[in-house]
Amino acid sequence: MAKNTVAEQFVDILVRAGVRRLYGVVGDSLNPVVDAVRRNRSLEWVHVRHEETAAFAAGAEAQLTGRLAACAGSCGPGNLHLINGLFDAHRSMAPVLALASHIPSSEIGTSYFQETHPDRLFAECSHYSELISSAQQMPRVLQTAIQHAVGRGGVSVISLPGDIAAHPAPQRSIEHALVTRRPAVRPGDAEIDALARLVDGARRVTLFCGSGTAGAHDEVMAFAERVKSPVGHALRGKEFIQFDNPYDVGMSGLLGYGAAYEAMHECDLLILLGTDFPYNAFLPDDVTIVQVDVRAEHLGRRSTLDLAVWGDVGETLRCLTPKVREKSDRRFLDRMLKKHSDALEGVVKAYTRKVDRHVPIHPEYVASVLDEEAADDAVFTVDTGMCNVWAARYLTPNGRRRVIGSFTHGSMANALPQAIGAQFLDRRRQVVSMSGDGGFTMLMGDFLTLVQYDLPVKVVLFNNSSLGMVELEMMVEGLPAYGTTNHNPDFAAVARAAGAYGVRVEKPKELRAALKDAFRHKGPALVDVVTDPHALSLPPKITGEQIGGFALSVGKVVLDGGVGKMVQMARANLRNVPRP
Ligand SMILES: Cc1ncc(C[n+]2csc(CCOP(=O)(O)OP(=O)(O)O)c2C)c(N)n1
Ligand SMILES: [Mg+2]
Repeated sequence: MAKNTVAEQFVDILVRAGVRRLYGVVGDSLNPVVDAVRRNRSLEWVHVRHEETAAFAAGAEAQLTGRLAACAGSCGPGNLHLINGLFDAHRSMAPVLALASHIPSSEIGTSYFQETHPDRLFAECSHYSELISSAQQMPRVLQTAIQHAVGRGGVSVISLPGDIAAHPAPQRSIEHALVTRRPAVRPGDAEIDALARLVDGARRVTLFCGSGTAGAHDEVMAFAERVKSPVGHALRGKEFIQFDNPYDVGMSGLLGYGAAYEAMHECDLLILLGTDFPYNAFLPDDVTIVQVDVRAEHLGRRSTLDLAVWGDVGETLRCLTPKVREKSDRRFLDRMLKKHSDALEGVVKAYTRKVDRHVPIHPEYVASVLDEEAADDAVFTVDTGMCNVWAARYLTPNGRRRVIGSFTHGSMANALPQAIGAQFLDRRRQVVSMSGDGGFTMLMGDFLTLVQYDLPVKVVLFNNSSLGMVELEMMVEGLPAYGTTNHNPDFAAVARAAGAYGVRVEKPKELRAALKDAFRHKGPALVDVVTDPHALSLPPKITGEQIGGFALSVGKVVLDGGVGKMVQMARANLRNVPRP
């Protein structure tokens, strides 16, 4: 059926693609579209305070459902504000359609008021970024954009001048059937056979899992059981693979712990499953390496491969497992499992043991109590910074909980906006934003969005009054901390002034009850936990150089008269530094 305007047709196509919300901030070039949304009962306009929030929220929706989500910004600065959130969504492979409304089409190229070139600007953070220059062009270009976002996993951007959005739609628009889900990808027989031969020929096989193992938990476990392999994971694989996993040897990478590093270095065949783990310094270079990935372009870009297998993890393992001989020797697996449990005993747990009386409150204690008190199907959104470390080490995945962060793009301020997207998807599900004080204040305006929409998000603020992770980086590099202090207000009072529930926690014994109360509260809540700024966390393998840097930094702080601070820090961290 013909639609009245291009904007109405645009909204109609989004609805047919399964989009339920359009996050954004209004602006004149966007008005025809926003008005069309107002008149369409199937699409909700979500009014946020900063367009970056809109993009992060849409990205979170898409990561949680695997389906298309959408956001919009008005011309020039309005859509420019989307960019960081779009980079995050794109790099997380989240299917997001962004509408960048544009200046009047007759003015493009004249340095008009608010003029930018969004089709060029967004090229780097999208699979597809096109300008609509005529009403006839819109339906096919929008559908192509949607297929790029869904099919390739990531962002598509449509730049639409306001006058064209308001234009009458052509009488007969083409209404293509839309593909909204990805197919299964099965590797070729030759690759499966080659992989089976490598597995049969190996004595010690280790699996290392990323987010590509989503939905393939059973297949990974069945394969690990058949070949008696330890299973390590990267941060993005944790929520999909660590639960119900008798082969778990923990996490590798900068925030890692356990025996994943050893299992990957002491095997003779390492199989990377659905991971684009970026730190090749943590990957071995003297063992046979196979990588399985649904994206051919990811194969081999982190380490030299002996075999590249293009396929879904689940499909690949379903084909592979029956073809390999069952191994009976568990010695390597058992040795790694023992190392893993020793490492956990020694490092991770030790930290929380006597911290229930420690003031300021130790952040690892907060994370461990949060893990116990949060719902079994909670969605955690995790700010970039030390919250990443606490989430990686203390949140217990169970296959129903979800944990999302800015794990590939590494942007601050992601947690609150992602929590907004997660809570819109399901208002009854518990959504916890693990926010840093730096991250929270960066997009704090959107705390008001929680109140405006009565979204029951629980913000747990790890308030160490500092840009803590950078302070740690400076120390490791041998620099004294500089530019890292935040002078913060009482955030609980701020939350209350905004109309939400707010409580400030300064003593560890108040923490559990405060979290319980916040979780019971029906609306938005903020728990401002005053945490120890001197809590450090070090990766499982720290190089001599890094230790050197750490020692050097300690020296500099001491020489600058910061002894008190160092003593405090040493007390806070003595138990956390992994010993050789
Ligand atoms: C947008 C952005 N700016 C700067 C950085 C660099 N950076 C990474 S973590 C961090 C500090 C985060 O501070 P906070 O949110 O308070 O968390 P904390 O580490 O103190 O727990 C900074 C500045 C970044 N990753 N993203
Ligand atoms: Mg901080």
